[in-house]
Amino acid sequence: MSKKALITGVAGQDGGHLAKLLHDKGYVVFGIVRGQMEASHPRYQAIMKEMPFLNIVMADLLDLSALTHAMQEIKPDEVYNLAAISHVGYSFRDPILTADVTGKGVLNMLEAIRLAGLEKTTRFYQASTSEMFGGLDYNRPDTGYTEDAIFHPRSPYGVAKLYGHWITRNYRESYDMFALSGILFNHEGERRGPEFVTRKISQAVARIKTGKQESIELGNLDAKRDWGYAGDYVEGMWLMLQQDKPEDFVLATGETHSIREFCELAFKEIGIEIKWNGEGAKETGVDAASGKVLVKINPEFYRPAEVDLLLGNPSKAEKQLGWKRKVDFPGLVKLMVEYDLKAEVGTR
Ligand code: NAP
Ligand code: F7E
Repeated sequence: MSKKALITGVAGQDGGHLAKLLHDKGYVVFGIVRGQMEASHPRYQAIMKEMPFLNIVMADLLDLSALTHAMQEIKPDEVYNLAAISHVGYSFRDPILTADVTGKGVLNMLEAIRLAGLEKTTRFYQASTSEMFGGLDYNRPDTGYTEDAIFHPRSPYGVAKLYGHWITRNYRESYDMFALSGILFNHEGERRGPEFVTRKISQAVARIKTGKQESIELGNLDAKRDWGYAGDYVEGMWLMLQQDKPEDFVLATGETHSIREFCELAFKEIGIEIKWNGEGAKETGVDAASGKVLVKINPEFYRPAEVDLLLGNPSKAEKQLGWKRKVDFPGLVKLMVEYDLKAEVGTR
């Protein structure tokens, strides 16, 4: 009999990649979407167009009764909890909702599994994050963050995720549940939301190339991230739940690059070399050939507390899971700009 998987946040970036992966592996895939849509709703139809195999379940992570009913009806073999308020900048503006969804929502999921009497049979994946480490000077291991590194979250999002991380571990230790966390470093791609910096840049570059946009406004160009491709990371999520015993794993590339580097590579894809002038909020990125200003700083995008540098150490996942990222940094930038260029000229 086919295994059943339930994915929360199925309409998000990772949800789409994971749903397709599990469907290809022969799973019956259920996906939680929030809202009150009927099948005729445009969003419902868009989701079904992309994932025609999907069984949509309407529920909110804040609603324990809806989640419990879903567990009772589906009795999933595997649950992937990807739903969250996931934008770090936004979490400063709406910290209470972030705590409720990104933090307590995890507890609701674990309780729903227990209330449905599935704690001995259902395997649970929690989407933990490198944002829990914080990237401060005192807390930056030279060889990258491992599963045992010290946590020092720097945003309401990071703090809420740390609660989700520890409550998952607590349920594993208290109730012997197969519950674990993947501590994933940034992963991007063609499904990334446009509010995240990589997609914001790749879409702007495509629009600048097609004459639909003049320039892009960004915040901190010097932050560094360990960026991989989302398609590679969902394979790691699945591998974690196939192990004999539940353990947490870091997924990362082991490389770190600045926003500035991402910009330079993205513009290079359309044949533009960027030269940087000035400093701080007055800095600009100009087209070296024409002198046209293409990148401006808007302090609105600065965060009250920043995570300056993230570098992950994926050795445990590589050794124990046999996981390895396939797409490298230049490959990721290329893939995203190419996708957005095709979308702009209407060939996608
Ligand atoms: P995403 O694109 O922002 O997707 C998150 C999904 O959660 C969205 O589909 C959203 O639904 C849903 N959601 C939000 N609030 C909800 C609620 N109250 N009830 C039910 N669903 C709700 O995030 P992602 O990039 O795919 O990331 C997946 C998970 O991994 C997230 O938990 C994220 O925090 C975590 N993570 C991501 C990264 C990364 O680099 N991408 C790294 C580490 C960890 P709507 O579509 O209706 O808004
Ligand atoms: O920011 C800087 C910003 O919003 C990356 C989420 O998936 O990964 C993601 O969180 C960096 C930050 O992602 C802009 O200040 C500059 O230093 O793309 P981001 P994030 O904050 O790293 C982690 C692992 C998660 O878990 C999260 O869910 O880029 N930056 N200028 C900007 N960021 C944005 N969004 N927009 C700008 O204009």
